[in-house]
Amino acid sequence: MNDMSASPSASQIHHGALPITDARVIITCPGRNFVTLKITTAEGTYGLGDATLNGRELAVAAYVQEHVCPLLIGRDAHRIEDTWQYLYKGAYWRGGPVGMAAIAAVDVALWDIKAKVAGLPLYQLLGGACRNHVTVYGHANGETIDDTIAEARRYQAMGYRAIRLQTGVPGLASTYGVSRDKMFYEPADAHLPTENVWSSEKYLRSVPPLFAAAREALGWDVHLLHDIHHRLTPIEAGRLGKDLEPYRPFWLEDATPAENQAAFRLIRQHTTTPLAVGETFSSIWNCKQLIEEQLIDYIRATVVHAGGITHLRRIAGLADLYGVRTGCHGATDLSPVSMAAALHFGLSVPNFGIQEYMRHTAETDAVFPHAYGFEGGMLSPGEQAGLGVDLDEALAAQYPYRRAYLPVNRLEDGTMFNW
Ligand code: KDG
Ligand code: MG
Repeated sequence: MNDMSASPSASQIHHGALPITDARVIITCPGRNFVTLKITTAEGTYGLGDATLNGRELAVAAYVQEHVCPLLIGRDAHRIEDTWQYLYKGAYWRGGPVGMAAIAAVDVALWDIKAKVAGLPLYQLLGGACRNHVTVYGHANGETIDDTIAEARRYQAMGYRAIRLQTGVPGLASTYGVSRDKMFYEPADAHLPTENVWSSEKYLRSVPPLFAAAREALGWDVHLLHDIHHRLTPIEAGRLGKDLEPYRPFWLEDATPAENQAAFRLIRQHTTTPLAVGETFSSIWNCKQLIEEQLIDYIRATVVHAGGITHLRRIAGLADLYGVRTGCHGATDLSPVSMAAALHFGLSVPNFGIQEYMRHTAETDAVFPHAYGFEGGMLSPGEQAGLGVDLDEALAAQYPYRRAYLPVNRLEDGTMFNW
């Protein structure tokens, strides 16, 4: 007979267990909103996890605080995989950006704790370093091609070996991805969403001249990237990929929305330009077909939005089987906690490709003091035990939450876009 009272429970405490005694959400806005989970254990060690979902921050904060934190108290902080399974499978409602960001925050905080207890930087627990540093790419933006190239030169001078190029589209008043502030790009910009006007025709005419001018000015020893921000149909993206082939881009990112993963077949048929997608993905199910059919070259899923280190390693493992490399999202709306997690992951994963790196402001860096550092186009996570990131709670409290939205797009005739 099945004796239920004797069945093992996930919250059972074993010898050497580390019971969780406190879990709470901290929201701060040092220039932009960040949601952080802090988990504390009986012997005082704590871990941090990022739960920021740009433009929908309070939904995740409530999910974590109201629905997840009560489940954590008393659980063994060392049981990372079991906790992941419990939160994912036990919720009944699986997946989704809100739920997966919440699970990610718990997962990263538990890895932080485990590594602190071990007295090792986290990457050592993930199998150790597979490379010396993590190659990153930065963002060069400008209203005109000349402005963009001047910015790219500045990035080259800072040591970057890979640079994303975005330029204003002639005839359009504003272009997503082209910021006014050069160093600290921030797309969430208003109390209510800004509305941008979009024209694929005008855009498609503007990118090849940018890349032609960039190769002419910057040479061939720098990787050049470009982000379409899901703005094209598959056949339009195929054409852009083909037009850019002579300039050998490192990748074309988010060419088309990927809810229909098979859409990437059409792009693939028409171009040899490498494809990257996945910054909005929340689980392995969002990229299974893309990876298994080798429809992409880089998977951009991130620690914070795709279920934490535990789940991102699963995605990377699948990708490795099919020659797909990682290229994790690293925009400013991912907090320094996520950036550190991405670096430990990137240093240790065999099929690492590249890591995006958008710098945080000095205010954000002060709220989240961290051990990672940039040199010569590379980032290193540092050698502190754990993630190597802290949260100055007193300073964080000085920056209350401010509602902010990402912009939306309409076509020139007023139709809501993206297609
Ligand atoms: O929250 C949205 C931003 O992170 C996104 O627009 C940035 O596309 C982006 C990128 O590649 O960094
Ligand atoms: Mg992007």
